[in-house]
Amino acid sequence: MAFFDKLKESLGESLRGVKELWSGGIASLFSGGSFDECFWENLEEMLISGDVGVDLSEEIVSDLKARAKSAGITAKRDLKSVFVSMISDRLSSVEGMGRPFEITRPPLVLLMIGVNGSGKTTSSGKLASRFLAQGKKVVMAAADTFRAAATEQLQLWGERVGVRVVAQKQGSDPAAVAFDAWQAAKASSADVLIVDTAGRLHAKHNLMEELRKIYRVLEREAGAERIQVVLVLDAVMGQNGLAQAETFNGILPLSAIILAKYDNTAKGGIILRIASNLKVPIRYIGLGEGALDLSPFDPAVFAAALMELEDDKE
Ligand SMILES: Nc1nc2c(ncn2[C@@H]2O[C@H](COP(=O)(O)OP(=O)(O)OP(=O)(O)O)[C@@H](O)[C@H]2O)c(=O)[nH]1
Ligand SMILES: [Mg+2]
Repeated sequence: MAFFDKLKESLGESLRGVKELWSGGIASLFSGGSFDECFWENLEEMLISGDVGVDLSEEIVSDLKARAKSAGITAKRDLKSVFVSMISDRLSSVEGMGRPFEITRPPLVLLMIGVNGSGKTTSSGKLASRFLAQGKKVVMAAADTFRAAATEQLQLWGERVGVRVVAQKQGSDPAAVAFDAWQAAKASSADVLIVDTAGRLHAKHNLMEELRKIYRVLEREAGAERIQVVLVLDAVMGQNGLAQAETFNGILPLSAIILAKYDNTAKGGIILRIASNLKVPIRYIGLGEGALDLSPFDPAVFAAALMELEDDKE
């Protein structure tokens, strides 16, 4: 239950906003006796204010209403567990949701993409640390040759966690770095190659083309079946992040999402929208800046933790 502990700990400390909106707000809606018409309105408002989005909030509320009706539920307490399993089911319906990366044919290639500052480099370092802890051999590629000091930042992570970083000088072709790194990963029988890329605005055509080129080179060398395109989303970005994700999804086939900075958001509902709109599995969530602050995302634990149902779970 490492994820749950971490989430609970974070909810208590850095996630005060989320606690108020979700664990606090929603859970308190479900306390007391029977529910009335006001209850549904309040729930919908609470969901909308938590970044779930208007359409999806409506959908969730009418789904819950229907379930309550068909099960003959009148007490809020009974409704609460229906709500939790509904949220958990919705998330789990996305193929691969919450499943950590599996290495079926090494080296597994993780291509880390996303907008500026979303958390790609940090998430690369955290992933490297996780794989190392499982006894896997990891190589990282500094394919952000665009931003000054980007390579140094990844190299620092490499030193910190003890992983080799393949790099070239600033301004060189990122696809060439990815190629070199793939060769190095193969030659050293690595299990995982993590390719960190430059942050790019989804509207910048040339940068998106560059990303395609990196992918093409990796696909040619490693084969598509070895590659996971990992979109790193900043949880704080809400609606904006989602729009960007959709654009990235049109450029490359997204295999997974890492939701970074979840400890920084006051609106935890973004998770539901990602699942509903993108249908791309969230594999991990970032809960801080340290090497260990990356947790596999467990939909059931998440739903229960947000509703503070942990005591009922025993
Ligand atoms: N609190 C918190 N901070 C995070 C998390 N992930 C990343 N950060 C911080 O967010 C900032 C940006 O992270 P980077 O990993 O550099 O982001 P990036 O996507 O590589 O940025 P560019 O390469 O400039 O596009 C850094 O200060 C990180 O420490 C997280 O899960 N929680
Ligand atoms: Mg970076």
